Amino acid sequence: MSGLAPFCIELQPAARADELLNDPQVFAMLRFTQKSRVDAANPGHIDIAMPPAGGQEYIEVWRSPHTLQPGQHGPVHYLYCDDFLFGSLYIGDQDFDDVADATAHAYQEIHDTLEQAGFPALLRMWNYFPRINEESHGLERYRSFCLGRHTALDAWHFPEEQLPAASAIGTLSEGMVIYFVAGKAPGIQIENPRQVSAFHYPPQYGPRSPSFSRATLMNEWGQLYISGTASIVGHETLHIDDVTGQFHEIMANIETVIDQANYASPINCKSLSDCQLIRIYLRNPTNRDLVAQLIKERFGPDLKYQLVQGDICRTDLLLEIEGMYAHCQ
Ligand code: 3EB
Repeated sequence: MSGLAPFCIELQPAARADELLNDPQVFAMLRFTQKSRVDAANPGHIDIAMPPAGGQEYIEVWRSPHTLQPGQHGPVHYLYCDDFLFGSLYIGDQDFDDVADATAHAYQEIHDTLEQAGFPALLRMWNYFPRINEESHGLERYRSFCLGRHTALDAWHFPEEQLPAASAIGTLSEGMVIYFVAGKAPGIQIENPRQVSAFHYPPQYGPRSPSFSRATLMNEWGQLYISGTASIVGHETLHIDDVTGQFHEIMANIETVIDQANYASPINCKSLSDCQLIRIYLRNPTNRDLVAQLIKERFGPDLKYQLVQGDICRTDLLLEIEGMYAHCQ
């Protein structure tokens, strides 16, 4: 495990799941399945309804050398040690009529949890819920999510320059799952000079801008958390209907984000291929072979990555890619 990093991440073949459940260092395991689920008794055991879209199937394993303590506040269940808190929550579709309300409630509960537990800094957020591109109450559900998140973070007085890296993706079954990493102090927010900061997107993309940064650099832990990254330059989608074009634009965006992180404070992550977690969200699984080929052309045949089926938050985006540099040895 790197320097003083309090946790690390690795991808393991799905067949090893049962054996890894007995490993005392393993505190979280992310699986891609048909149904979203969070185990309240084991807040790191999370299933996301984004079925594997092809290739080798991996589960994502999080380890810590520390003994983590459990805690709970409202719907938020968590594990923590001196350095970090890992939390998750599930909200059923029937519990809220409106995505904005569900999201505002979730983030309010996360706020209360973190305040009580003494980890005020959000470092990385994952947000998953169904029918992300459908309209409801006159607003696309992703935009409604952004509105609810913005409202809660406003009430929280959350500083814009500390907004964490995030992903927000549409799942294929019911229920909102949010999981996150928080710390005692913020990381370094990394933005991308090729892109308008998402929190400054103009209102054409929704009544409230998306509250996230392009990456969080945890330089004292030697870690970098890269947000879901799409084929957006400035604030516009490029390469409509062109998977290959979107892929190359995403690569340019991710390489720029990694360069920016290294300017801020050098880190051993110099390319997406250095990341231990690479997750590719694919809107249309029929593009799986093309994406696998593009990855192979760029990184060779040995790169480990998760390829899952999920809906990206703009209907014209065909894929999105995120990375975590948080190595175990
Ligand atoms: C984008 O750059 C693409 O709303 O939390 C990527 C990562 C995207 C996170 C979020 C949205 C979010 O705007 C979409």
